[in-house]
Amino acid sequence: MANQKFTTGKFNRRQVLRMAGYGTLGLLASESWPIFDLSAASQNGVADKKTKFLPDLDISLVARPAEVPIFPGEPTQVWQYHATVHTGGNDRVIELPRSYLGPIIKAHRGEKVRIRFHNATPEKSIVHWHGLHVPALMDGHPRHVVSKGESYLYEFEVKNRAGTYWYHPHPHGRTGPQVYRGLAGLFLVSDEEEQSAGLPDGEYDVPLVIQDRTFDSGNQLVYMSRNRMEQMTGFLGDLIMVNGMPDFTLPVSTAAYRLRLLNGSNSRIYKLAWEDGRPLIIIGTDGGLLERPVSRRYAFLSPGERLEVWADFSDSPVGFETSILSSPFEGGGLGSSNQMGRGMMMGRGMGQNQRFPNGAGFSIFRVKVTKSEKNDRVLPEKLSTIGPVRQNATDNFSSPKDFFLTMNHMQWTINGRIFEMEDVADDEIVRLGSSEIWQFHNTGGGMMQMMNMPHPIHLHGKQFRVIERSGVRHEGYVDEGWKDTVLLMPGERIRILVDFDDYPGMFLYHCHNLEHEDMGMMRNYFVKG
Ligand SMILES: [Cu+2]
Repeated sequence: MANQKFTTGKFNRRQVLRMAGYGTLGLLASESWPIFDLSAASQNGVADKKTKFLPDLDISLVARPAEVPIFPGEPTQVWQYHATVHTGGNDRVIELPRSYLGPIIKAHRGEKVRIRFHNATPEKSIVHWHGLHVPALMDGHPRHVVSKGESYLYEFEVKNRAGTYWYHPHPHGRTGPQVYRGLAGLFLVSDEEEQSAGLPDGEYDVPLVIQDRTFDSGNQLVYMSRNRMEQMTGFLGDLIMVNGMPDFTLPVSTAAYRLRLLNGSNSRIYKLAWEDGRPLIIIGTDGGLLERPVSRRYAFLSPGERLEVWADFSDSPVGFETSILSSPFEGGGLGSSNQMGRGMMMGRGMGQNQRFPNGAGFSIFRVKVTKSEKNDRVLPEKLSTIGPVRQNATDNFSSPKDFFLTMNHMQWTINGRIFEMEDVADDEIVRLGSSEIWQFHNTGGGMMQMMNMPHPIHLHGKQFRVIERSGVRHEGYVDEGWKDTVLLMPGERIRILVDFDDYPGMFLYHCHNLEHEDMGMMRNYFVKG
């Protein structure tokens, strides 16, 4: 590869050179660098496919420092995504007022999307489209990070089912702090199947991003220290934010709503329930609508996961109030409610939010009926078509891949390994076109009972199906439908089925507790074409 061809572009020369090592992927230099004029693949260092990419949606997305008025007094210093639409219409990007969150990006299945990411933060960063099925170069792998002043061009077709996806940074070692500062946003996909399901839309379709934060007396965000113990558990804030706002109340009419819940927290797990005891009617998960609604008294929502809830207030009088709660649960990890009492080594500096541990009970947000109106929406019996899980049709039915989530020497690992940027082990290579069963085992902290922790496991690039969960001592899992992130509480094992039906290359799988991820509880897997 001729190095000089890369010196004039804004794209990071080192990055392109590093990628040149991936000769087997068929990388070629492109002829020139008029920025944002070539296809993303050629700009980002891969052979031009000679087909011109004509985007239906073309936006610029900048990550930059900003300030937002969260509390009275001093504004809060954050990092924020900001979007500008070039093609596709301004209604495709929806800003949340007074929020540090990035805009909601809306796309329809089958559309071609171009996103010109520009990094104006002081740190290296890259954007990952969480849940979207995109080629390896478009997935936001940490080896594609760009520095301040540099850009990365994304071009992909939206192949996912309609659903609630999201985007956030993915630089190795700094995902936790960057998401915490505010870099995250929703990416909503629509399709015909969803539009014919008869679900509430417009103002009755409500995105709700749940996060926990800690602020100092000057209204500024406080992240954790570099204390190893704090990293082992993950950051836990003491204030619950919804859509970037504290003390959130959702005003509703006497009508039915589609609530799209994302847990955008670094490590806090929520065990959702209605305060007034009504069941949660779940209509969707990570990968879109379920086949049919399911009813749960509780539903876990771990970092990275999404749940869509049907909420009907047509029988409630104006003035009625209720809440979405996080119910208390055990097994939340070091310092969680069940372990607080044991007293062993639980002094200060042990790195957990002592006042507000993972597993504490609290209200996440309130819902208040403020307006009466005629409501004729009925919960659909059938939402979408998903089909059965055919595990005996997989390529490794008799010998599934095993992944053990363990702690070795104060380090969370997957099969005893930690993240290495360019490293793939033999058992992390899959054949393009294959269909595999992967088993994750949360074996816990070994001898150290107190180091048993939940781990939400996320696979990049693919939605998968849950075949089976065992060792379960909790209620509230929604394993139906398509998933990209699954929670494993201590002692649990989960079997998933993944079809590697297209897109060769390097992808990630990791714990979505962002502090675990940052310390290396993440690995590559490689789809071999
Ligand atoms: Cu973890």
